[in-house]
Amino acid sequence: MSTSFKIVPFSGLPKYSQSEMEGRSADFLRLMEGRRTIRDFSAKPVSRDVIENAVRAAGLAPSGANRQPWHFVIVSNPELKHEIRQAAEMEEKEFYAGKAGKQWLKDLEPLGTDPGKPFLEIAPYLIVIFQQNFDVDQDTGDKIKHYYIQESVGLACGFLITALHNAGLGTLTHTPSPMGFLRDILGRPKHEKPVMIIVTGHPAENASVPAEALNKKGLDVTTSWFE
Ligand code: IYR
Repeated sequence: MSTSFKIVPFSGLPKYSQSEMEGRSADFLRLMEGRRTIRDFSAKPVSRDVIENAVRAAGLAPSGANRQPWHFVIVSNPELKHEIRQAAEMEEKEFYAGKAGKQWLKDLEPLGTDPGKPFLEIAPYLIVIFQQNFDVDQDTGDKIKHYYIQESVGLACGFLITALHNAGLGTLTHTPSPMGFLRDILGRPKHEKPVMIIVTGHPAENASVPAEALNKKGLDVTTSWFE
């Protein structure tokens, strides 16, 4: 079979001993056990390099046909953050006033969330992730097809949260509902759809988290093994 791709040898993964591997997997598990969704942020500045590296790491996620169907809008501009907060709170007021439905609102009670979203202005960075339903060739204007868009973007968001957490930053996955306003405020094209805002920064000194957040399902529930 002929291919137009240039194939290069895989440079390989580091070779760890069994015990190094077990140690590294346990260390990583411990790191991830410390991740919490933070809702109270400090205004303490964060280095742009840290954000840039985290977004680069997110862009290394696997994607359908390597199309990388994502766009990250990184907002630290105070006026824009204010505008996003105003628009998000307007949507959230309706959501919490009943649009969400009784069951959903009941399920959210343990989180203690409400329509107020001050973190959208306080946190130093908002990273708004857009999924690109297709791309447009800059030269020809032709449509470029994208594949497994939601899966790919979900993976990139996971990488992003992990990278930010690894750097010692708090994150909040915020999904104002609906969130079409983000496309308008941030001037993104029609073929892009906002997926979520990852709010990031240092947690506030008095930040608290619901104890329930520690209740993670065990492997007995989340896994089945055939050995
Ligand atoms: N978008 C709302 C509601 C919300 C929904 C879910 I599902 C959450 O896990 C948390 C919040 C808000 O951000 O308040």
